[in-house]
Amino acid sequence: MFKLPFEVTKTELMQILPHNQLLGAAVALALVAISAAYIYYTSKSKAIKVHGVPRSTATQRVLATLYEKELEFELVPVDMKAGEHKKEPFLSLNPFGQIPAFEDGALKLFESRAISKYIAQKHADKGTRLACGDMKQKAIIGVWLEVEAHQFDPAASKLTWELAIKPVLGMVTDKAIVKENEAKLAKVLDVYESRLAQSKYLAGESFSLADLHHLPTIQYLLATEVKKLFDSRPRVSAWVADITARPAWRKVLALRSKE
Ligand SMILES: N[C@@H](CCC(=O)N[C@@H](CS)C(=O)NCC(=O)O)C(=O)O
Repeated sequence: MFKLPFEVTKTELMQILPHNQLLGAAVALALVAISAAYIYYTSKSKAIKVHGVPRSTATQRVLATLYEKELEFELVPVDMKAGEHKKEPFLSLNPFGQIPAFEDGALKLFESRAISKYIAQKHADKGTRLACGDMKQKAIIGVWLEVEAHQFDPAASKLTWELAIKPVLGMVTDKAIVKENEAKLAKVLDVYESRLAQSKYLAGESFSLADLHHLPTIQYLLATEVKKLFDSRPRVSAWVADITARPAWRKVLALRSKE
């Protein structure tokens, strides 16, 4: 099944060490051990590598996509406290010094949304179909991917930082920023409430990457006062309950809770 990195025949071994059978046997044993270690290493190392940490919203977006697609991957931890993401070799993966960074063999990517789109397209027929359909369907998914990135995320990310992250870091929440962004998010969620009256998910009747991209910030915000903005809109509330219960997302949360 595996090709050994090198093979030494008994005759070759005896030529190397013709008169010392004990030493020959020891060398042979060492070669077997080295080969076994090599096989173990190559079978463990995975083509897909995600450099990041499970508590990071952007990393979670990529992890959720990989789990939906049932792909094997290696999560390579980045020691952010030590500033690993601001130094080489990490900067060669993402020159902006942010997690996640992604490798698929020789291909290196950064920006979580670009990574998840790549995964969804490359593995279109594997696991959950996240960005499939005819041109019209793909265009609708594209619209809601943009809505998440440009309408939902700016307010949701600021609220996540102020209400979920700052308190953990012992920093003081800026109430003015919270007020401003709650109002912005409420307006976005009003649009979502209307949209979800037309279809079960944002881009149609099936779950897509557009829904998935919302998961990380929504999950953080559910543990804050902002939960009321989701709860007070029945269709948004049902959509949130549905997408946060997905097995792939639960696996991301399990990773986060182990951190
Ligand atoms: N737009 C980027 C944002 C990445 C990002 O903000 N990552 C955060 C963690 S969630 C980070 O690396 N923060 C540290 C920093 O910016 O120095 C993406 O989606 O990948």
